[in-house]
Amino acid sequence: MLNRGEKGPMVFEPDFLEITAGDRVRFVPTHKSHNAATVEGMVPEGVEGFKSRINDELETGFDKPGFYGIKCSPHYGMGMVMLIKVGDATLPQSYRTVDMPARAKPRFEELFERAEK
Ligand SMILES: [Cu+2]
Repeated sequence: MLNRGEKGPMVFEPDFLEITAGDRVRFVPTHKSHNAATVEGMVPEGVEGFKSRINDELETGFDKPGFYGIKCSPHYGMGMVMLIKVGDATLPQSYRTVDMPARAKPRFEELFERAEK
């Protein structure tokens, strides 16, 4: 989690991960006042999701294949999001219609495009 990265202010780097079911991901608040939380409506069915505390590092496993939309809670409005693809999965259409801040939308759309390549 960075205050500024290659794509501008308030970013996850990397902002797209393709991993295998069972892999673990560590979210590191390199800069202060960030966290990592799953976006409602953007986790595979039956997955509870997670939310780290601001400034706390979080390592968590991704066991269920599918797509996980991740946001930084305080900077969601600034478009601070990322996407994780776990295993072999097709992006559910419903992810495209999730209600979200105006600046998060174009970033997610770009991530969806990358995920479908
Ligand atoms: Cu943030």
